[in-house]
Amino acid sequence: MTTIRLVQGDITRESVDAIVNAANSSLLGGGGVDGAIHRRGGPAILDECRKLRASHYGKGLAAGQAVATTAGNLDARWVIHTVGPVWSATEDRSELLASCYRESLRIAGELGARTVAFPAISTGVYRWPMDDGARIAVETVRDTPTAVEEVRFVLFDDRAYDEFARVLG
Ligand code: AR6
Repeated sequence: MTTIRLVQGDITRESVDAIVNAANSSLLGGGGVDGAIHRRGGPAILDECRKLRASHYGKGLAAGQAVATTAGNLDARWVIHTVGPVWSATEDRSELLASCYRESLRIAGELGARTVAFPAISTGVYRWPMDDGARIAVETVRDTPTAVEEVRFVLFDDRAYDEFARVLG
């Protein structure tokens, strides 16, 4: 059984085996949680992202996929970069968002990570409504068989925390 915990705060302050980054397909950094992870984690993360880009992801990492790098100066062993879908009012992209959580957990399991911290993927710059983003996050983690022992959702503000707490019940 995987334990799900909720924490309010900055994911770059967490001490876990793997921190998941809500990246973009370029893997070259951005704003939001991505910017915060690269700022605090230092240049080693970007170096490895650049190499991965050149060796495997010339066209970028597709939405719903995930890939791991070093965690640089963060208090973690790995950063798992995943690309959430941009919210669309006309197209249901829920499966892509669920895939971000599943693929991140799959990679975490392969690496032997026992504790994994997730942000609320796609709910910032990519505009996914927080209530639905929280539901998909919690349901997907609950439904995904994994050797990861603890999943920690690290929510930046009150509203995100409250939505996750409501879904978790
Ligand atoms: N710790 C935890 N959560 C955070 C932090 C933090 N330090 N900073 C922001 N959040 P976003 P997205 C929350 O925009 O929607 C980037 O530019 C934030 O409040 O970081 O998947 C990438 O490069 C929100 O609830 O990611 C992409 O271009 C959640 O994290 C794009 O944004 C996700 O917000 C990805 O957009």
